[in-house]
Amino acid sequence: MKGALIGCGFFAQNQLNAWRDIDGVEIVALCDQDTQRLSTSASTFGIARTYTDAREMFGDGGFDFVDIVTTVGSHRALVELAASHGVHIICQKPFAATLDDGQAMVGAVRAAGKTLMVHENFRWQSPIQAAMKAVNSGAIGEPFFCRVSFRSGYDVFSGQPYLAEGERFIIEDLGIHILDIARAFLGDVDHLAATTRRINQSIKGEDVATMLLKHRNGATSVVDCSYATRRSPETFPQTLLEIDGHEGTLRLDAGYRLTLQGKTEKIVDVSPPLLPWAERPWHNIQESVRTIQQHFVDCLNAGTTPETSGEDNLKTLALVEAAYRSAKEGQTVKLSDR
Ligand code: NAD
Ligand code: 89V
Repeated sequence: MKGALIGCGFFAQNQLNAWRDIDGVEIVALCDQDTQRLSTSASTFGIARTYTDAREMFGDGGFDFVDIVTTVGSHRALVELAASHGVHIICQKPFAATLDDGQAMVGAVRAAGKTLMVHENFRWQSPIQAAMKAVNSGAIGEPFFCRVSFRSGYDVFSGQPYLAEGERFIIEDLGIHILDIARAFLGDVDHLAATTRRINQSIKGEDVATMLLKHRNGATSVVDCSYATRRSPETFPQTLLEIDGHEGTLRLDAGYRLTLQGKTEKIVDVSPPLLPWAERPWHNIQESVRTIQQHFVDCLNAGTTPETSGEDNLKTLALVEAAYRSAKEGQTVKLSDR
């Protein structure tokens, strides 16, 4: 299977490393408007075909899928371009700038008859997968409450300066992952209420968000995110969980410690492996990149729909929109059925 990748910036390095790890896949072309980034990635990963213009790359073709690793502003144009050239697509989060854009993108790829997956990787982290497996096995009975928490003081702005510049920050960039995890555990959401704050005055958007979700199955979740939390040990980039079920509880605590209390108590170390090209503390995210890309390839080979498909991700995007609206208007927002 041959792929092309657009956007050779900060995060694409992880994706290029992960593609190299996956059997039966070769990245044959790279595109970036920044010639320096383009040539550095091409030489690091030994990729001969390079382009500064995505249209030219699609015109030359010769690949089955494209991996879009640019920031959100370019996603719609690139997804529609890829769809018009009939290739499968994996696209980074945030998938779209608005829900309307996201729906148009899903429609364009559906019309082309191709597969569209969003690189929504947090639910694919191995500690989260271990917790999911335990809950799905019935170890704590039916869950009625879930807290999904990401609180950190890590300087994300040095690697990703654009995160300090947008009107929106933590819900759009990080909360989107944490809301997606709440969905993965408890399913679709009926209504949501949110508050936001900006503690760090040198950035433009909100860096603290607290969200209360009522799920359609009757369960409640609290999704709380902060980049203004100074604590030791620093837990970046760990997502912590507390899930209460009718027959027990599950905790995923700092240090990747999973505690299951049902009829018996079990404590398991679910630390992610450190891949050869990964580095702490990012190794948790880096491993999930390889896992989600492998899932994409498996789905293409089997002709099945990816778990984090474009269509599925519209529901996570709707939660992001609802959270901003709720925080702005000071009201609970009902999720529509569309
Ligand atoms: P970045 O700014 O470092 O890199 C983006 C690159 O895309 C730049 O080199 C830029 O020149 C290039 N680019 C932009 N528009 C282009 C176009 N039309 N054609 C060709 N090249 C173009 O950004 P980043 O930090 O690597 O983030 C990229 C995406 O990855 C973002 O959407 C971000 O939210 C996401 N991200 C995801 C995770 C995760 O864990 N899933 C982590 C970090 C970043
Ligand atoms: O995963 C992400 O989207 C990253 C970070 C973990 C820094 O929020 O931007």
